[in-house]
Amino acid sequence: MNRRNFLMKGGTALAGLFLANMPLSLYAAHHEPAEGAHKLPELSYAYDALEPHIDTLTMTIHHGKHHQGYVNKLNAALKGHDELMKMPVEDLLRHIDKVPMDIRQAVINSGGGHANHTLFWRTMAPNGSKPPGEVLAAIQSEFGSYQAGSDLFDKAALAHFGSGWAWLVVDEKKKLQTYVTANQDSPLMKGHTPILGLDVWEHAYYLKYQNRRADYLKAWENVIHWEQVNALYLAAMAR
Ligand code: MN3
Repeated sequence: MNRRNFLMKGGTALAGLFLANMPLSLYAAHHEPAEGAHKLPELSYAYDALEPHIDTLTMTIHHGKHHQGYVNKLNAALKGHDELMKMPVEDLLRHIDKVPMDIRQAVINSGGGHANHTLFWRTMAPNGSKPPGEVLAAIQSEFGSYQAGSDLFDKAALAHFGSGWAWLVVDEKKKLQTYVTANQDSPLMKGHTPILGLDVWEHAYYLKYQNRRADYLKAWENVIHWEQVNALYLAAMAR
Protein backbone atom coordinates (compact mmCIF):
# COMPACT_ATOMS: atom_id res chain seq x y z
CA MET A 1 0.00 0.00 0.00
CA ASN A 2 1.51 3.32 -0.98
CA ARG A 3 1.29 6.47 1.11
CA ARG A 4 -1.54 7.99 -0.93
CA ASN A 5 -3.73 4.89 -0.55
CA PHE A 6 -2.93 4.77 3.13
CA LEU A 7 -4.02 8.37 3.54
CA MET A 8 -7.24 7.75 1.60
CA LYS A 9 -8.09 4.82 3.84
CA GLY A 10 -6.98 6.58 7.00
CA GLY A 11 -9.43 9.35 6.38
CA THR A 12 -9.29 13.11 6.32
CA ALA A 13 -8.08 13.63 9.87
CA LEU A 14 -4.96 11.55 9.35
CA ALA A 15 -4.33 13.14 5.96
CA GLY A 16 -4.65 16.55 7.56
CA LEU A 17 -2.21 15.59 10.28
CA PHE A 18 0.27 14.26 7.73
CA LEU A 19 0.08 17.39 5.57
CA ALA A 20 0.24 19.73 8.56
CA ASN A 21 3.38 18.04 9.81
CA MET A 22 5.16 17.85 6.50
CA PRO A 23 6.33 21.47 6.07
CA LEU A 24 7.53 21.58 9.66
CA SER A 25 9.64 18.44 9.30
CA LEU A 26 11.12 19.69 6.02
CA TYR A 27 11.94 22.99 7.69
CA ALA A 28 13.65 21.27 10.62
CA ALA A 29 15.64 18.98 8.35
CA HIS A 30 16.76 21.93 6.25
CA HIS A 31 18.25 23.79 9.19
CA GLU A 32 20.17 20.98 10.84
CA PRO A 33 23.91 21.36 10.29
CA ALA A 34 24.87 19.59 7.06
CA GLU A 35 28.04 17.60 6.45
CA GLY A 36 30.82 19.74 5.07
CA ALA A 37 33.74 22.03 5.77
CA HIS A 38 31.71 25.20 6.30
CA LYS A 39 30.32 25.92 9.74
CA LEU A 40 28.05 28.55 11.21
CA PRO A 41 30.36 31.01 13.01
CA GLU A 42 29.64 31.63 16.66
CA LEU A 43 28.78 35.17 17.64
CA SER A 44 31.03 37.04 20.05
CA TYR A 45 27.91 38.43 21.77
CA ALA A 46 24.55 37.07 22.90
CA TYR A 47 21.42 37.15 20.73
CA ASP A 48 19.97 39.85 23.02
CA ALA A 49 23.15 41.95 23.18
CA LEU A 50 22.17 44.35 20.40
CA GLU A 51 18.80 45.26 21.95
CA PRO A 52 16.96 47.51 21.50
CA HIS A 53 18.44 48.26 18.09
CA ILE A 54 18.44 44.71 16.71
CA ASP A 55 15.94 42.55 18.57
CA THR A 56 16.57 39.13 20.10
CA LEU A 57 14.07 37.17 18.00
CA THR A 58 15.44 38.59 14.75
CA MET A 59 19.01 37.75 15.83
CA THR A 60 17.99 34.23 16.84
CA ILE A 61 16.26 33.42 13.55
CA HIS A 62 18.67 35.37 11.36
CA HIS A 63 21.79 33.67 12.71
CA GLY A 64 20.41 30.28 13.73
CA LYS A 65 18.08 29.65 10.78
CA HIS A 66 18.89 31.92 7.83
CA HIS A 67 22.66 31.85 8.12
CA GLN A 68 22.68 28.15 9.02
CA GLY A 69 20.59 27.57 5.90
CA TYR A 70 23.21 29.26 3.69
CA VAL A 71 25.98 27.18 5.28
CA ASN A 72 24.03 23.96 4.72
CA LYS A 73 23.27 24.77 1.10
CA LEU A 74 26.90 25.73 0.43
CA ASN A 75 28.10 22.43 1.89
CA ALA A 76 25.50 20.56 -0.17
CA ALA A 77 26.56 22.34 -3.38
CA LEU A 78 30.25 21.57 -2.77
CA LYS A 79 29.70 17.91 -1.94
CA GLY A 80 32.00 15.81 -4.12
CA HIS A 81 34.13 18.85 -5.04
CA ASP A 82 36.89 18.13 -2.53
CA GLU A 83 39.33 20.84 -3.63
CA LEU A 84 36.66 23.55 -3.62
CA MET A 85 35.34 22.33 -0.27
CA LYS A 86 38.74 23.06 1.30
CA MET A 87 38.80 26.68 0.15
CA PRO A 88 37.72 29.54 2.42
CA VAL A 89 34.39 30.90 1.21
CA GLU A 90 36.00 34.30 0.49
CA ASP A 91 38.41 32.64 -1.95
CA LEU A 92 35.58 30.76 -3.67
CA LEU A 93 33.83 34.08 -4.26
CA ARG A 94 37.00 35.90 -5.36
CA HIS A 95 37.58 33.16 -7.94
CA ILE A 96 33.95 32.49 -8.81
CA ASP A 97 34.85 32.08 -12.50
CA LYS A 98 36.80 28.92 -11.53
CA VAL A 99 33.74 27.32 -9.92
CA PRO A 100 32.03 24.84 -12.30
CA MET A 101 28.92 26.22 -13.98
CA ASP A 102 26.58 23.57 -12.54
CA ILE A 103 27.24 24.76 -8.97
CA ARG A 104 28.28 28.36 -9.60
CA GLN A 105 24.94 30.02 -8.90
CA ALA A 106 24.53 27.94 -5.74
CA VAL A 107 27.96 29.10 -4.56
CA ILE A 108 27.08 32.73 -5.40
CA ASN A 109 23.83 32.50 -3.43
CA SER A 110 24.81 30.31 -0.50
CA GLY A 111 28.53 31.12 -0.32
CA GLY A 112 27.65 34.79 -0.67
CA GLY A 113 25.03 34.40 2.06
CA HIS A 114 27.59 32.73 4.31
CA ALA A 115 30.35 35.31 3.74
CA ASN A 116 28.01 38.32 3.89
CA HIS A 117 26.41 37.30 7.18
CA THR A 118 29.77 36.38 8.73
CA LEU A 119 30.96 39.95 8.04
CA PHE A 120 27.64 41.39 9.24
CA TRP A 121 27.91 39.69 12.68
CA ARG A 122 31.57 40.64 13.06
CA THR A 123 30.98 44.32 12.36
CA MET A 124 28.28 44.75 14.99
CA ALA A 125 28.76 45.03 18.75
CA PRO A 126 26.76 46.19 21.74
CA ASN A 127 27.34 49.92 22.24
CA GLY A 128 28.98 50.40 18.84
CA SER A 129 31.82 52.83 18.45
CA LYS A 130 32.62 55.94 16.45
CA PRO A 131 34.74 55.61 13.30
CA PRO A 132 38.38 55.68 14.35
CA GLY A 133 41.71 56.42 12.80
CA GLU A 134 42.59 55.24 9.35
CA VAL A 135 39.15 54.27 8.06
CA LEU A 136 37.72 57.62 9.17
CA ALA A 137 40.51 59.46 7.37
CA ALA A 138 39.87 57.36 4.24
CA ILE A 139 36.11 58.08 4.37
CA GLN A 140 36.79 61.80 4.76
CA SER A 141 39.28 61.80 1.93
CA GLU A 142 37.09 59.74 -0.45
CA PHE A 143 33.65 61.23 0.24
CA GLY A 144 34.52 64.71 1.57
CA SER A 145 33.34 64.07 5.12
CA TYR A 146 32.12 61.25 7.34
CA GLN A 147 28.57 62.59 7.00
CA ALA A 148 28.77 62.71 3.20
CA GLY A 149 29.97 59.09 3.10
CA SER A 150 27.28 58.01 5.53
CA ASP A 151 24.59 59.81 3.50
CA LEU A 152 25.74 58.11 0.30
CA PHE A 153 25.60 54.70 2.00
CA ASP A 154 22.13 55.41 3.45
CA LYS A 155 20.78 56.66 0.14
CA ALA A 156 21.93 53.50 -1.64
CA ALA A 157 20.54 51.25 1.11
CA LEU A 158 17.15 52.98 1.11
CA ALA A 159 16.79 53.25 -2.67
CA HIS A 160 17.59 49.58 -3.29
CA PHE A 161 14.53 47.66 -4.46
CA GLY A 162 14.09 44.19 -3.02
CA SER A 163 16.63 41.99 -1.26
CA GLY A 164 20.30 42.82 -1.05
CA TRP A 165 23.15 44.45 0.84
CA ALA A 166 24.58 47.95 1.20
CA TRP A 167 28.36 48.02 1.34
CA LEU A 168 31.46 49.95 2.20
CA VAL A 169 34.28 48.27 0.28
CA VAL A 170 37.93 48.69 -0.57
CA ASP A 171 38.13 48.39 -4.36
CA GLU A 172 40.93 47.04 -6.58
CA LYS A 173 42.63 50.47 -6.53
CA LYS A 174 42.52 50.54 -2.70
CA LYS A 175 39.83 53.21 -2.81
CA LEU A 176 36.68 53.17 -0.73
CA GLN A 177 33.36 52.74 -2.53
CA THR A 178 29.81 52.45 -1.29
CA TYR A 179 27.09 50.66 -3.30
CA VAL A 180 24.44 47.97 -3.08
CA THR A 181 24.33 44.46 -4.48
CA ALA A 182 21.23 42.36 -5.11
CA ASN A 183 20.37 39.10 -3.39
CA GLN A 184 23.50 37.61 -1.75
CA ASP A 185 25.95 38.86 -4.39
CA SER A 186 29.29 39.57 -2.72
CA PRO A 187 31.65 42.47 -3.56
CA LEU A 188 34.39 39.80 -3.47
CA MET A 189 33.18 38.65 -6.90
CA LYS A 190 34.22 42.06 -8.31
CA GLY A 191 37.63 41.92 -6.68
CA HIS A 192 36.51 44.30 -3.92
CA THR A 193 36.93 43.66 -0.19
CA PRO A 194 33.84 44.46 1.87
CA ILE A 195 34.64 46.04 5.26
CA LEU A 196 31.10 46.97 6.32
CA GLY A 197 27.78 45.58 5.10
CA LEU A 198 24.15 46.13 5.95
CA ASP A 199 21.67 43.35 5.26
CA VAL A 200 18.59 44.96 3.67
CA TRP A 201 16.68 41.72 3.15
CA GLU A 202 13.33 42.04 4.94
CA HIS A 203 14.24 39.06 7.15
CA ALA A 204 16.88 41.32 8.74
CA TYR A 205 14.36 43.82 10.10
CA TYR A 206 10.74 42.92 9.42
CA LEU A 207 9.87 41.49 12.86
CA LYS A 208 10.76 44.75 14.63
CA TYR A 209 10.64 47.44 11.96
CA GLN A 210 8.16 45.95 9.43
CA ASN A 211 8.49 48.09 6.28
CA ARG A 212 10.48 50.86 8.00
CA ARG A 213 13.89 50.20 6.49
CA ALA A 214 15.05 53.74 7.36
CA ASP A 215 14.38 53.15 11.07
CA TYR A 216 16.29 49.86 10.92
CA LEU A 217 19.23 51.59 9.21
CA LYS A 218 19.35 54.36 11.85
CA ALA A 219 19.15 51.77 14.66
CA TRP A 220 21.92 49.65 13.12
CA GLU A 221 24.24 52.68 13.13
CA ASN A 222 24.22 52.46 16.96
CA VAL A 223 25.76 48.98 16.90
CA ILE A 224 28.42 49.31 14.20
CA HIS A 225 31.70 47.94 15.54
CA TRP A 226 33.95 50.57 13.93
CA GLU A 227 37.12 49.27 15.57
CA GLN A 228 36.54 46.03 13.66
CA VAL A 229 35.74 47.91 10.44
CA ASN A 230 39.01 49.78 10.82
CA ALA A 231 40.88 46.50 11.34
CA LEU A 232 39.27 45.09 8.18
CA TYR A 233 40.17 48.29 6.32
CA LEU A 234 43.84 47.99 7.33
CA ALA A 235 43.89 44.31 6.34
CA ALA A 236 42.34 45.10 2.94
CA MET A 237 44.88 47.88 2.34
CA ALA A 238 47.72 45.45 3.19
CA ARG A 239 46.52 42.68 0.84
MN1 MN3 B 1 20.21 38.06 6.14
